[in-house]
Amino acid sequence: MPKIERIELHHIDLPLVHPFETSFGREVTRPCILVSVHAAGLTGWGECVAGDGPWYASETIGTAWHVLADYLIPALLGQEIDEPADVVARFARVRGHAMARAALENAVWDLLAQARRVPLADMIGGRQERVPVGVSVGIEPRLEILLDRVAQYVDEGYGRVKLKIKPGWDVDVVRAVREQWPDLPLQVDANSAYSLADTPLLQALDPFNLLLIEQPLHHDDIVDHARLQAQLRTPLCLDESIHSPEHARWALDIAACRVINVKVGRVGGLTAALRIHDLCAERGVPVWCGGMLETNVGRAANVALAALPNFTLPGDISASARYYHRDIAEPDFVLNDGSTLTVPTGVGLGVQVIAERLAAVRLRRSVRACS
Ligand code: OSB
Ligand code: MG
Repeated sequence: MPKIERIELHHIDLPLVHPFETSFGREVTRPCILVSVHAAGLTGWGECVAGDGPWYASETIGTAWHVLADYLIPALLGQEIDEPADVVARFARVRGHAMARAALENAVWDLLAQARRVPLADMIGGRQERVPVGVSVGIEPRLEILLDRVAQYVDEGYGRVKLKIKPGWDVDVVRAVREQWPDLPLQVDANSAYSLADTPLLQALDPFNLLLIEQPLHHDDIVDHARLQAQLRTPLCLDESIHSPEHARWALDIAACRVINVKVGRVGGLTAALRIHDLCAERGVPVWCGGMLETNVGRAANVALAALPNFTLPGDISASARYYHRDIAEPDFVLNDGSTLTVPTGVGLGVQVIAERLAAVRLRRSVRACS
C-alpha cells in the first residue's frame, strides 16, 4: 500500500428523527467527527462516536479532535500502512482516547479493504449475510408515548426492543411493555443510573424474562456488577465498563456479566473489537453490537462487525430511517423481514459519502497532507 497522503477531519451535526433520551441526557441532534484517510486514489472513512459532552464516556468531540489532530494523525501521515496492525502499533503509546483511535483505525480498515477489493466484513472474518438487529427506545415524557413508540417499531418489523431505564422509569415501564407484548425479546439499559443499594429494585425485573440488563451500575465498575450478577437471574451485560480486551477478560474472570455489548468506538477500534469477540467466543459468552446513533459510515462498520459468528444477540443497529431523514452516506440500511440488516457486499464499508451532503452539515474541517 502506498503511503498515506492526506487525512481530513469533518465535524458534523445531524438532526435526529426523534430526540433520544437516556439516563444521562437528551439528544436532539447528533454531532460527530468523520475521518477520511486518502492514499493511492482511495478514500477510507471512519466515524468517531464521541459526543458533545462527557456524559456517556469521558471523551468528547473536543478531546477527540485534539488527540486526532495532535497525536494520531501525525503518527500515520506519510507512513506506508499494509495492515491494520501497523496502525495499532503506531497508536500503542496513546493511553485512553479509544473513540479517537477507533475512528482513524477504522478509516484505515476501510481503505485497506478497498485496496484489496473485498468487503470489510470479509476482511474481518464475518460470515453472516444478514445480521439480526433490534431498536433502542429512549426515555419518553409519559408511558403512553413510550408504548406508542414501541408499537410503531414493532409494526415496522423490529423483533427485539431495548428500553432505556432510570430511577422512576423502570419496573412499571417494563411491566407495561411486557403486558402488551408478552413474547417480545426485550432488554433494558440503565447507563449506570443505579447502585448496589438498588439490588431489590433490579431483582424486581427478574420476572419479566428480559434478555439482559445493560450496565446498571457505575460506568467504570466490574466488582459491584459481579456482586449484583450473583443475586440476579437475568444476565447482566456490560457496556460502559469495557474499554479494551483486557477489561473484557477481567469482567469475565470475576463473572461481572454474562454478555458483552461491543462498541467499536468504546474499545478503541476494530482490532480490539475482534479480540473481544474471539475471547468471548472461547469462553462461551455471547456478544452483540452496540450503537451510538451512527451515520451510515459507522453503521456500515457495525454491520460488518456483527457478521462475525459470536454476534448471536440482535445488535443496536437499526435501519438508517430510525435515526436520520437524510444521512451523509448512501445507500441507507433498510430493515428486512425477520428484523435483520443486510451486510454490504461492496468493497470496504460498502457505503459512499456524498460530498454535498457532508458539506451541508459540516461545522468544521481540518485537512492535513504530507509534504
Ligand atoms: O448505552 O447503548 C447505549 C446511544 C448513545 C449512547 C449510548 C447508548 C446509545 C444507544 C443507541 O442505546 C443505540 C443505537 O445506536 O441505536
Ligand atoms: Mg448501553
